[in-house]
Amino acid sequence: MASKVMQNELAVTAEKSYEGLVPQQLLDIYRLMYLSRRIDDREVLLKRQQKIYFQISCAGHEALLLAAAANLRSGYDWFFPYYRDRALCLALGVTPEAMLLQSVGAAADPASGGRQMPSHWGSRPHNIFTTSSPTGTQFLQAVGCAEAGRYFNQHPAADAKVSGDYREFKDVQHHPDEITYVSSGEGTTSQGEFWESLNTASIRKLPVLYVIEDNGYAISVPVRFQTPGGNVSRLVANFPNFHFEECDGTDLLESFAAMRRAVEYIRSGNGPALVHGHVIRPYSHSLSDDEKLYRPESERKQDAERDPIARLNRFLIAEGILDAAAVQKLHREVDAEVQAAADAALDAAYPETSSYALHVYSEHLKPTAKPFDSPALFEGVDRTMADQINKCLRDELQRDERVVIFGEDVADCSEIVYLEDKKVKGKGGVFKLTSGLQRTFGPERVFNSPLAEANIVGRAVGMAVRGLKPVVEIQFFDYIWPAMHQLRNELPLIRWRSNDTFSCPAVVRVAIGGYLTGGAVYHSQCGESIFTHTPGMHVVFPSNALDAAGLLRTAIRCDDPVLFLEHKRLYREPFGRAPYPGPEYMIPFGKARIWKEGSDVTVVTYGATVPRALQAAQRLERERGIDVEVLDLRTLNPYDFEAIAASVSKTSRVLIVHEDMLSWGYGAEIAARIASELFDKLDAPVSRLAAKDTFVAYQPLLEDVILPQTDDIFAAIQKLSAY
Ligand SMILES: Cc1ncc(C[n+]2csc(CCOP(=O)(O)OP(=O)(O)O)c2C)c(N)n1
Repeated sequence: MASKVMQNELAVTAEKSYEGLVPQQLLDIYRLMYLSRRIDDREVLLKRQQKIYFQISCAGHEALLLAAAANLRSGYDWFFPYYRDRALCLALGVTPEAMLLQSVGAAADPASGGRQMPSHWGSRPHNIFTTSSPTGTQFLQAVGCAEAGRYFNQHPAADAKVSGDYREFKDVQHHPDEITYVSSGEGTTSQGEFWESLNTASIRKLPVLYVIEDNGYAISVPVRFQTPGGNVSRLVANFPNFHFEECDGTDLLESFAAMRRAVEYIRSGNGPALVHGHVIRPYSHSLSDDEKLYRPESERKQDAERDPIARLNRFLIAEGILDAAAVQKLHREVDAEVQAAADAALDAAYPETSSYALHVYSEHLKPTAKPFDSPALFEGVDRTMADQINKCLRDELQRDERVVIFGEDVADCSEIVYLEDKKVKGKGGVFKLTSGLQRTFGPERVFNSPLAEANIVGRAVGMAVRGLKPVVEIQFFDYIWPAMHQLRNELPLIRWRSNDTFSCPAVVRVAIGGYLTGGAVYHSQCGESIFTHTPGMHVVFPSNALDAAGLLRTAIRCDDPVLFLEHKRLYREPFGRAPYPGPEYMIPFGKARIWKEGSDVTVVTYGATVPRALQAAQRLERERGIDVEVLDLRTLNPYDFEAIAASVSKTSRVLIVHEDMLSWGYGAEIAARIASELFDKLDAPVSRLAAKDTFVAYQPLLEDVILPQTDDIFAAIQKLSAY
């Protein structure tokens, strides 16, 4: 239940009102402000008593947040708050007990089941998205959320629940005039993702309400050393389509009026708004910080005079809405409520220690399971990997209206009239993998992103959380790094950190790898082990056209995030072409493929080293009579250790080959596991062959020596078999 200050419960009365707020609403707001502060105070006490382990407060921000809440709708609008938004969450309907359950790390903590710090909000019924700690990652997600709402409003049939794929587990709701709220402190506006989000909110005129809670400090850094000119409002003022408000965020009525204008602007479909509220931070940044180290007493005194609770208290008394006795009574009631909530939280059970492993991936729909094993029904002539991926995307766009595709240059042509007037043929990706998809499915489903990788992944997160299936493209693996924050700290964590309340099954397709003759340092990178070292995300790396089709379909239909690595050199290689396997062909994750059976040596590999290993194996058999088994992992997380074990048990010799550099590479983990679990099966040391520990050079002679070649594999197998 949302609190009474929420807009959907406002009553129209003839009473005296203040900026549209009647006395009872002001009282409700005052109560929530005081409640929020008292929960902070209780947490401070509990932290000092070592009953909780962290505290960060909302203190000083309450008026601005309740002004926002009073204009928004719980369970209708969407919320991407940051850690200071306690007062907002209380107004949306999160209870004090729910908050304190998180503070103690209780199993019953509804936001995270004891997995996240206090003030890391999250509530499905109230549309409060799971909050994380990195500053600024919420902005692009909020933009994606707003885009998803718009998409579902424009494609209402897409919201239907369908069993058999990820849609079975997504309850989609959307409202024509919904708003997505997103907030942060002023320091966080220094993050690039903030600006990337303004870009898209502005270009697409999205219904996003930005609230910047400017308390003048980012931990110890004052705003004028953080923001040029010391005022973010001046910097953002030229973004088109936005409505801007700047207000004293400690003044409830001024804040309320600013929020009302902003919300009216957004709900009327004009575009986004940004409300910049000047607030105070009466407590230190967190309980781990002591602001006396960098703020003089005089400054802190000045802040105290603007305390929003004291200000509203004085106002209510001056207006005769409250008197001293009523204040005392209200405070006593709130104190009792906080006491009861704290008692309940302190009595609550802790999570079972074995529960840590739950919800890293979906437990309901496993991409390793039988439903994702469906046979090929071949049709037509052999096709390349590029063709098969394009066809699979086309099939899935056709089958499932929730699939949307975006990335850099993936559309046929952003200027649609050029396409319609047949003035241009259309591009469809720098490798043409998405060619013709915009033409068939339209610009709402297949479109270009700005040249900004975090923008692509961050928006995909927001969309997937709402139930869309974004299948996004990162043009080159070498340029995935701007999206790293989203890929490492957000996308794969959402299910786990929210204790299975939210999930984010987006697919990120990435063109990867070298062997390009001239690809050089910035168009040849691998680096898959960085992502297999991140729990919560499947990593797929097909070596051939048929596997690419079957694995991509599984990736799109499953309910987990997937990093789908497509080797550029394999896109149009004669190796591994296959006829179209039909629109239902799927390969389960975690099942290796044996390309060649053999009894003397096992080669474990994947991606572009598969054809090279096969060539080496065929030559070794011909020329040296060595019988090599070649095993293609196909998916790197999960990976098929059973198949590795079966093969190594047979051959007793194993070489792991990959294109990425050797040290700390993907093969290190496989080698370690073989050494520890299959030691007694081995007749020779576990061997590895991979790229040199350097970068990939432009000059082909250098590229050849840096990346593992067929001759190198040949030599390594020969050496191993002679051991
Ligand atoms: C990406 C990232 N860098 C650093 C931090 C550590 N950190 C947490 S809060 C914070 C300051 C945030 O300041 P501001 O945005 O002004 O918000 P405030 O806490 O003042 O409300 C910093 C540096 C972080 N959480 N995430």
